[in-house]
Amino acid sequence: MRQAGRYLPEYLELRATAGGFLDLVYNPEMASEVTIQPIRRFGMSGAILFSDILVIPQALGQALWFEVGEGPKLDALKSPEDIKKLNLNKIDDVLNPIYETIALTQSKLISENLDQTALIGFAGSPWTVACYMIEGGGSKNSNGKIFPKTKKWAYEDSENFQKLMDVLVKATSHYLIKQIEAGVEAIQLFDSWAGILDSQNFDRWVIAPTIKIIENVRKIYPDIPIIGFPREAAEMAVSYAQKTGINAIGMDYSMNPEWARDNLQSLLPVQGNLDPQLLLEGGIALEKQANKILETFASKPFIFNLGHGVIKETPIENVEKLCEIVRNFKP
Ligand code: 1CP
Repeated sequence: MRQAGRYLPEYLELRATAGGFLDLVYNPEMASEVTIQPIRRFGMSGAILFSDILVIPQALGQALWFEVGEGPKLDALKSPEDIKKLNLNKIDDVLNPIYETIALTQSKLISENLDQTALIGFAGSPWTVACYMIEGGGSKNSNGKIFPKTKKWAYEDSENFQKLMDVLVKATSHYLIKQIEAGVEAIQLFDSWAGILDSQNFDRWVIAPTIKIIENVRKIYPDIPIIGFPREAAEMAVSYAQKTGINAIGMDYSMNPEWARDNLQSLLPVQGNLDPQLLLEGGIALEKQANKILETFASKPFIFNLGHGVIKETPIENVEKLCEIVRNFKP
């Protein structure tokens, strides 16, 4: 999950000198600092590379920018011709600084004696990235519709939509392989909008492309641990866990821990799933739920995490407290 960011004063300080968000992402010195900031403070076992899932559309030639307070914007894909314009041949011209960030982060972790912390690389999954590419940014749920243009395209013109997914599978596979080559020790695939599909389309646009990416990565790196995060997939997460080839599954906070223990942790290691709002509020509710999660998943391999990213108003003392609860837990 997003663990760096605006709840940390050292992030805000660095962010102010960087210019825009993307200037920070493509600056290896600064991006490696931001990646390590939470580790220096809290010593988590995993550091997530500081970047964003939307660097892939940008590397393919789609315009991407961030408007202050509004989140990401892209020059939306509107027709099959727009898909044809995406260019797979030069993506590393854009992505090279991110590989440099990985190498630099690893050398800093070593020189600061923090190399017990695993560096996790990541990419957005094709479905979720396509959502942003077609809508031209995020989507609010309005009148039951979420990412309506993307769903319409996927449901009504699946032939051309498949072409977009094929481009994204190729770009993402290459990107992840290069991240591993640069030094990440595990990778995570974020499918934040997996849960908005019906089960048939989930198989086609979430499971199938994920299988292909994992096959491509494993041809080169058979042993790299791969974590999948099919957010809000609910019971569809079971077939995701069974079919995709992932090694571990990230659980969003809507997932019932007992259900997840019986239906997912019985298949593979699980990661999650504290509601970030409990971390924001702190106190007894945080303590209770953190302990409940720890107790529920204690008997099999489990990675404690949030069920989504850290909220920017989160007090640092609450993060410290949570780390203490997790470290002191005895099954
Ligand atoms: O610790 C870290 O911050 C790690 C780096 C990281 C990761 C793993 C960022 C930095 N983004 C992500 C993943 C990401 N980006 C996802 C998947 C996980 C999730 O569901 O949160 C998604 C959907 C995005 C797309 C994105 N980028 C959004 C959401 C837009 C929406 O409305 O749907 C936003 C706000 C961004 C910008 C962004 N990316 C990362 C940060 C710290 C920020 C905020 C930038 C800022 O305002 O300064």
